[in-house]
Amino acid sequence: MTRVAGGWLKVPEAELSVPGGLPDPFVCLDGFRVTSAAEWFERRRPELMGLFARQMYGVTPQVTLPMRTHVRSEDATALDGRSTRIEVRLAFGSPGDAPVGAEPTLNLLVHLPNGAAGPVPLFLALNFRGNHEVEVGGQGEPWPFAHLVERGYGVATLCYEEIEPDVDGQATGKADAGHWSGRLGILRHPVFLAADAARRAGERWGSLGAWAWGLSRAMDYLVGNPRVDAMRVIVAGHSRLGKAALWAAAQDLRFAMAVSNNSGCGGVALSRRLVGETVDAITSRFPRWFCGNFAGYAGREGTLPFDQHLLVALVAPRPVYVASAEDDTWADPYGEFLGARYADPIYQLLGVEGIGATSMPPVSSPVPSRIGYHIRPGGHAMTAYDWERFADAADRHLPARV
Ligand code: GTR
Repeated sequence: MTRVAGGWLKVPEAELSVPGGLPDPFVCLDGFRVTSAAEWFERRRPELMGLFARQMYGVTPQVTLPMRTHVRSEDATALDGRSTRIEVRLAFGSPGDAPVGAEPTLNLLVHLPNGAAGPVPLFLALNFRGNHEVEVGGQGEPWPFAHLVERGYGVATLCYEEIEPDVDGQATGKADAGHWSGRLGILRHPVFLAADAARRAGERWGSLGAWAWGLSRAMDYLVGNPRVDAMRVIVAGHSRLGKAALWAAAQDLRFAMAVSNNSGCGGVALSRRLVGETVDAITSRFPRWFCGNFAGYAGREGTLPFDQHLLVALVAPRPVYVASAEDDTWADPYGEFLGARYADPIYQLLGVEGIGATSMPPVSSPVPSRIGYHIRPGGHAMTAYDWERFADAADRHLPARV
């Protein structure tokens, strides 16, 4: 087996299908072993950020786009008077770059609890099929806005396909050939990419990178809303959007906490397990999600210079919550638990609580520690039960504003 430089964390043989253990969170590629929080932040963390960018999600362009905010509607009597429901349009580019109405835009739906004593903590999560879907239900059950607002949380959402359509070939005019319904979005291509051919070659970013970038643009708006506590914004997501949420939290330290629901391969599940969706499977079906380099690890997972426990570690010392579902075998629930568990040493190094479990907890028995985890009965979905546990974790780990 080809071995990557760096050190190895020994793990029980039964946990991985690729021999050799996991890349050691503490050991840099040149063999340097970090022993302090300072060394983690100065050496190992930047090294890992660079590796995840260049080898997996792609490098996020460091471009700041002018952004204008337009409140399209505001209803202070939503959810039986419990919420103010706001629709906000974010328009990108300088005035005159595009005809009015034709600018790249993102449309954010925000619910904020009425009668809050001060700025509120807020969940920010991308949705699959449009903002209406999560209010009324569509592909999945509607999100429990009323419950979250009653518990004091705001919720903000936008459709991921506004940022980057989840299809191949948009820039060549083939967007309509996609199987995914939205195709609303046009942001990444006109703004960042001239031609389709080289769009994700080598280390150029893929869709997950673009979706993570879009989450940060929503955050740009949220930090300027005085009713939102900018220090308590939780980035959350389900499935492919759970992968994007983690990558967003790794890159954007303004997110106070990350929630990754059923994120599976490319999210929290360890690639070296080869259980459920593999690097080969995901890069064959969804090559567009990653940079070109990632496909080179298909069938060669042992040569990855990281595994997904280190993506979780990039969120440290901030709270992170990982959720699995019993029947969601494609996402490898045990691999998701292990991804959370093997991030623990970095939380310990940084002087905060890690995960409060050494073995997989039973179904419906949430682990409430700073690295939180639960597995519930049922399949691949983000349910009211999941949301309630996310709010429990945020209640526990995000300090109330004084
Ligand atoms: C599946 C994919 C997973 C997961 C899921 C989803 O088809 O294999 O990686 O992301 O889609 O986003 O619903």
